[in-house]
Amino acid sequence: MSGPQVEAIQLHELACWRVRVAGSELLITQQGAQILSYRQSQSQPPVIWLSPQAAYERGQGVRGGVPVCWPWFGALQGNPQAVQAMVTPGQEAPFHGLVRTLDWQLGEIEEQADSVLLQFSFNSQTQPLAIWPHAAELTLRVRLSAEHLSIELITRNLGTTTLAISQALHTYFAVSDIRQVSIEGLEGCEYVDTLADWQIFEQQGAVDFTGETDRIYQNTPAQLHIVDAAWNRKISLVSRASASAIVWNPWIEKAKRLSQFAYNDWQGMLCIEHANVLKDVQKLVPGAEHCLALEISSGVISG
Ligand code: TA6
Repeated sequence: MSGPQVEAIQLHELACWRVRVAGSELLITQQGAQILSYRQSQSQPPVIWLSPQAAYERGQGVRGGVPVCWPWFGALQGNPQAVQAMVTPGQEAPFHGLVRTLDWQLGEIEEQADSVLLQFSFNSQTQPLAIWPHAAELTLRVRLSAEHLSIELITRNLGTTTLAISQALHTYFAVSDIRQVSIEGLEGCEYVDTLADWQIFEQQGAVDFTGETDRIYQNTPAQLHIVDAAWNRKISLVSRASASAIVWNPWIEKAKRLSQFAYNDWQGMLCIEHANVLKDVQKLVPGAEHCLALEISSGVISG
C-alpha cells in the first residue's frame, strides 16, 4: 500500500486538502480550519458526517465535519459573564463565535511513514477581530493515521490581560439511524437541557434518542463511545482538557429549518461536541496556553 498522500483541491469557493493514510481519508478546508469529512476505512461508512447538501462558499460554514466554535460557544448571551465581557458591546455576535468562516493559515504539513499532521493557525494580532479586541493565537493540529484522527485546539494568550473563552469542536458523526444508536460514558453526568428552559437533569444510563436533543453535559469523562449496532461499530472518543460536551440531534421539525440539511438528514447524524463551556469555561492569564484535544477511532462492537 502506498504511503500517505496529501492533495490540495478546490471545492467551489473553498481551498481544501484531501489526506489519505492507508485506508483512511480526511478532507479539511482552510476556511475555519474545518475538517469536512473523515473515513477510517474505505469499507466502512464515514465516521464524520458531511451534509449531502453541503455548500462550499466563502463566509459560510459548511454543514457537517468539525466546525470550530471559538472564542465562545452557541449564543454569546448564553455564556458566563466573563466570556461575554470579552466582547465589544453593541456589536452583532455570531452564533458559535468568530473563526469558523474566516481563513486560517496553513502552517506545516508533516508527512511521516504512518501519519500526516496538518497545522492551521489564526492570530488575532494579524487578523484583528473588531468585536473581540484581544491578542491570541489559535492553532488546530490535525493528525491522521490508519487507526485514529487526532485533533488539538490550542489557544495561547498573547496579550497582557486574562482571557475568558468558551469553545467546542462541533463534531458531526455519521450514524446508521439515530433512533438505534446510543452514547456510553455519560451515565450520572449532570446536563442542561436547552430545550427544557435550561433545567438541569442527571443522565440515567446510556443516552438514546427519541426526539430533538440539545443538551450540555458537565463534568464529562475523558472517554465516550457511540454504539451503532446496525453498522456493528463503536466509535471511541478520548478527550483531554474538556469537561463538558454538547449532544445534539435536530430531529424532524428543526431539521426543516436548518441550512444545507435535507428533511431526513437528522436520521444519519449525531453531534457530540467536546467543549469548554459553562462551568468549564477556560481563563488564560497572559502567556498561558490551553489545549482541547480529541482522539477519534472506530472499531467493531466486540462480542
Ligand atoms: O451545538 C448545538 C447547536 O447549538 C444547536 O442548537 C444548533 O443550533 C447547532 O448548534 C447548529 O448550529 P449552526 O449555527 O451550525 O447551524
